[in-house]
Amino acid sequence: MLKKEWPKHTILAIAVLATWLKTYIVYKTGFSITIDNAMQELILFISPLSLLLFFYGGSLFFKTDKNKNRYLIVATLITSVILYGNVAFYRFFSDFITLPVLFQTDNFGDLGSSAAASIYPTDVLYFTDFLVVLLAVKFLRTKQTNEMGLKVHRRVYFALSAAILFLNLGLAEAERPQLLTRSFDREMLVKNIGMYNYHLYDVYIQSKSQAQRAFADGSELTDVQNYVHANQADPSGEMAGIAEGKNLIVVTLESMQSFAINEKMNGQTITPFLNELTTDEDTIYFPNLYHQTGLGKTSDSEFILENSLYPLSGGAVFFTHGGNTYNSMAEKLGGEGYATNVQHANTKSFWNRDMMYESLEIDEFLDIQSFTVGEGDAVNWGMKDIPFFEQSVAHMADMPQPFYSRLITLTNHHPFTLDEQDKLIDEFDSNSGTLNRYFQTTRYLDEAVKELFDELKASGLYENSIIVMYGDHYGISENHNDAMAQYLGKEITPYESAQLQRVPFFVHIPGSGKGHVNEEIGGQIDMRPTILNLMGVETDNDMQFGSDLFSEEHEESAIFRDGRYVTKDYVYAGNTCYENGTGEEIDPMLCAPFTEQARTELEFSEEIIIGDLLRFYDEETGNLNISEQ
Ligand code: GP9
Ligand code: MN
Repeated sequence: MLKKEWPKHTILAIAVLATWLKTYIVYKTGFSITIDNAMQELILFISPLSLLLFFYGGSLFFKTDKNKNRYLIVATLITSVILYGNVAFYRFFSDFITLPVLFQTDNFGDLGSSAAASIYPTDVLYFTDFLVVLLAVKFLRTKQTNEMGLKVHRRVYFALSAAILFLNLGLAEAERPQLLTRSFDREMLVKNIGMYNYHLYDVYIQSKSQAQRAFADGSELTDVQNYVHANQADPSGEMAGIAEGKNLIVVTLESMQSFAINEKMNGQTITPFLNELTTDEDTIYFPNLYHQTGLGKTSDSEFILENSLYPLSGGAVFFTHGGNTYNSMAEKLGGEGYATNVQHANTKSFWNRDMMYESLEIDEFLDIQSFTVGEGDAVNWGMKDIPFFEQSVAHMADMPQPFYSRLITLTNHHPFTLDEQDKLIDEFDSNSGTLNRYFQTTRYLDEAVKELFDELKASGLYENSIIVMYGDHYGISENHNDAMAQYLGKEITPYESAQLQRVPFFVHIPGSGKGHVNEEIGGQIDMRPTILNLMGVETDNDMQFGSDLFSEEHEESAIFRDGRYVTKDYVYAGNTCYENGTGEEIDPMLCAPFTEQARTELEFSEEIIIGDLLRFYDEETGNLNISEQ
């Protein structure tokens, strides 16, 4: 036992210092936060401090040292849990936690396998400050505090804390103007105001959006409608109605990225069947389509496909706004006499699909209950894609025609595990097991798609259907940049990272002879208008942000959900303007006008969702029903 008596507030000082330093170390090791200059580094370093001073300073309001210490123990535990929760979440989503995802409790069971793969015994280190405070409370004797002295100390202490907060905000404002008013980028918030302040800010923003729906009256739609109409491209006449009356089968290719298509890994072909399709006479392949998903991942891609709206910057729109009014592709096709459904061998409440599908007016959801998962038919997250496709085609054979059936695959999902007999190629040899296995599961998905085509042909459905396939989002996050660099043989700059967000998009129209590789740059947001034009369904009055990829007027661009974007000439990523093609850094002024447009577009889309504004819109006439509730 130490005999020495330490100054009165030693434990508080230890707690603040320990958590502060730990947080900074975790910023540098647990996340990939990009730092461009010394000022940003300084802001990052001081950013945790203000909140910690305030929060831990709460202990100064307790009278006895015992209660002060208890408070500090609980407080360090709380901040540790918040920080660690973010680290674990980041490993999987490459993003920070936002309030709505905490309410996605239905997902926690299924997320389990991925989460477990992201937790290591050394993670105890994330609780170092908590342990330090525990030990300090146990072993250090401090001088008794008295109430009179404490009042003075408190004033000085909180004045200092406030000064540090303002210093932090001032530096952040200078470095990033309008950070708090315009930001939809959580990394930027975390790095400028710190993880803990970020969470307070998040709570504020989320409560605000709840209020926004309550106060929206539809008048907001006028500006949005003007923007949408001004930016719509006339759909291609040549492709209009080319698949009218046919069944529409849309396949979500889980985690499939374009970098795997028409490429090899250590001499082995990764996607032989899809490669063949790229040169097939009935297939149009789009190699330059970018995913635009956010935290909602697969569900976000479904949202974009159905609505041609951007998903949300915070949380998964399937959860946060699953009860809104939408004008989905399913609703449109339903109006044309199509039977509409989604087939996905997973629990129906996962990602709140059951609720959202009702809002999207999808007639039927064939969930796990509609599938028989036999011995050896499941791996990783659930039913394997090959038996899934076999049974989905059997379901289609029973459907009234024409139908719109959407199939969501699952095997090519993080952590990309497979049974031995399904491994058709070797693993890659990088230091990332994730990337190494990814090639194998992607190869399996390719095999499954081949199987789907065979089954459709065997069932006689093939000739009267069109098959559309798209990659939902990245499978390999930036956490695996070193391994990706090894595979691609080049450094992963922010420019390359943006290019890696390409996902394959295939439109296969049997007997059409329309096959070609279409280099048009676009985003998932363009899928709905492109498909509906093929189906001969008009979308002139629809509140949609994308446009027909076959249209001559289609503007070559893709805005990512995090504010990055790609146009024919530029790539904007990591707050840097690059020349598209060469990847050279160029004058930021060249990107400036489009940066503004990208923000406007994301904001308009977000306004529609947050205000639930489509409840005020009549897509038949294009009229706004502003008085209607
Ligand atoms: C699970 C499937 C995968 O139902 O949607 O989800 P993801 O993690 O890719 O969003
Ligand atoms: Mn997915």
